Amino acid sequence: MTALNYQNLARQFWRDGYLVIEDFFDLTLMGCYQQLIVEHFGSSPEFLHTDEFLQKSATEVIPWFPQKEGVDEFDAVENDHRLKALTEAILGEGWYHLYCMTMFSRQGTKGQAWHQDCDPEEDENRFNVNRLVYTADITPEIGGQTLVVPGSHRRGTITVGDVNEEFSDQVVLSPTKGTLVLLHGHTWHRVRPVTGGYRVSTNYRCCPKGTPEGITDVCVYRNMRYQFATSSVIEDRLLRNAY
Ligand SMILES: O=C(O)CCC(=O)C(=O)O
Ligand SMILES: [Fe+2]
Repeated sequence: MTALNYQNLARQFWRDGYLVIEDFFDLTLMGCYQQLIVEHFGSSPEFLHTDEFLQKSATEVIPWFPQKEGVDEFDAVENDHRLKALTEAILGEGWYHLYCMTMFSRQGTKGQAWHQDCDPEEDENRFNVNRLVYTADITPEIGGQTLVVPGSHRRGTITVGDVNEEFSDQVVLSPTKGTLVLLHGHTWHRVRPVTGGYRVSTNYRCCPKGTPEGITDVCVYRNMRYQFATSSVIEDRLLRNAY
């Protein structure tokens, strides 16, 4: 990969609310991660979320936090100097790494409905940033493309409506092995259904200095606000709009 211009990339991130850099990570490292992830999940992992969440959010993703279990191999991406420099160019001094979360979806699962990882209504200036690492290609056969709406990180809370609506201004990302995708937590995003094999992505979440660690506890979908700490729907947005 050619030398990176961090300032240009940071400008692009702030303009669009996301940034894609192909061939960012070493393929051997990606292969190692993919193997560890597949070994961890096995072929048919159980879901960890409540039935209500799975049903309402149209989301079927199983998380794993490898660093919390002492799987040190996952430190390599966190410590990557280029990733650190790029994150600093975007977020400024004092930003911090929240956690590394691997996400696994089996064939025949729904992916993820449109959402924002944290709530702009809570505080429009507070947010997380997803640093997504793809350890295997997202192919047409597998499905599970990541959809984003450019510039939506400046549009406040995601509108109420169909949880899987096709937006005319959405962009479809099909990241390949070794691709880095940076995504602002307020940017509207979605993952298409997984139609073949299985889908894996790994998120090195981070946030600016001073952001509370629980920033992603409440996630905003088009139909609800969901709190992970209590595994509960804290607001039915469809009901609120019915009156
Ligand atoms: O796996 C992806 O491509 C996106 C996952 C996502 O929504 C997130 O990490 O917040
Ligand atoms: Fe997300």
